[in-house]
Amino acid sequence: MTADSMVPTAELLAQTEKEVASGLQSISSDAEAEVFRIKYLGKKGLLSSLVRGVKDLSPEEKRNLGAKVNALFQSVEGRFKAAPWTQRRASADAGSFDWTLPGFPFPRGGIHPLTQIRNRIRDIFTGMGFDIAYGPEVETDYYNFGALNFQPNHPARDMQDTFYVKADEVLLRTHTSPAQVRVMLNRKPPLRCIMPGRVYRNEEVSSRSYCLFHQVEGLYVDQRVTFADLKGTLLAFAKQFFGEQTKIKIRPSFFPFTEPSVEVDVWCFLCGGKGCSLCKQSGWLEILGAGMVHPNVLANCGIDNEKYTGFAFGMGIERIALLKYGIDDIRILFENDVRFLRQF
Ligand code: 2U9
Repeated sequence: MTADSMVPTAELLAQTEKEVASGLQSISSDAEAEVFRIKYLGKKGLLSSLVRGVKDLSPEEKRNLGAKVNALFQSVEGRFKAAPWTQRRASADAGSFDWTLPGFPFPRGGIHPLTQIRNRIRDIFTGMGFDIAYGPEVETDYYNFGALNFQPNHPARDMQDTFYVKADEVLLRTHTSPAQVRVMLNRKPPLRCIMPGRVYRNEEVSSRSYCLFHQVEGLYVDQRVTFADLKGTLLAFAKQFFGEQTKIKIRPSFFPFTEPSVEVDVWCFLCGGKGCSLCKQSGWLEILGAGMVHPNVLANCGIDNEKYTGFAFGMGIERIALLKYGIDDIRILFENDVRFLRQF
């Protein structure tokens, strides 16, 4: 007998068979399978040692036990390969699953183009000292219209233009201006604030208009705020947003909440003012409305209109997105189609 051989006996074989049977049943991991293999089937394992011990038996015992030892070794080897755990592992290894393949990367999300534009506008105005304020999307008629100097019969109040939650009283805000009203009522000048947010209009849905869209409005109220401050602020914004070479053009307009009121065009960033299909050959793109806050609005919001003046402006984020990215249908901005969104 050598150090790594063991002389087989009938009792030893019976005892080993018992041990092996319960050992095979309890394997439930790769580590346990390997422990079993080394203990019984490995080069220095129990069964291999018994096989080697056969040579030390008498010729008669060899005839009797030799075949049994070999049979036991082969049976254990076969049962080990057929054990539930080893089977599961082998079918995974040999089957369709290649454990060496790299994993599938998770698709990475991006920032929605409307959010990107909103963030850029926000950063430009906060860089000029404006705060950010938010307000509710469900508003009362007073905050959305009354305080903003809309006359009782103003067409915007019509059911065709406004979504009412409760007739004539509660509505989905049609602009973010009611949030400005709340700021003026709650704080004292000087006020420098922008309001980004979602607004609703009861309009027919088309490639140009949708029942909801996003605005950024701004308000600056202090002593001696002038129209020149408004022009300077909007020019600084346009240059940062559209490029240093940008020029702006101001045209008279009308809003109930500002007097005077204006519409502001920027030099077409696509053709540089020469005229193209984006600017309909005019060289200019209309991007926002603005004006000096109407004295009635200041008074409605508890601000002394003899002492304070203010300017306000508003822009639609969708309109800027359509122009900037050359998109011809506003609805695609709300569909969340990843084939579209992946491009931004
Ligand atoms: C208060 C006083 C004045 C906000 C303003 C505009 C001009 C304007 C439009 C741009 C495109 C709406 O999204 S749009 O359709 N807005 O032209 N908005 S001045 O003026 C205010 C706001 C609040 C208390």
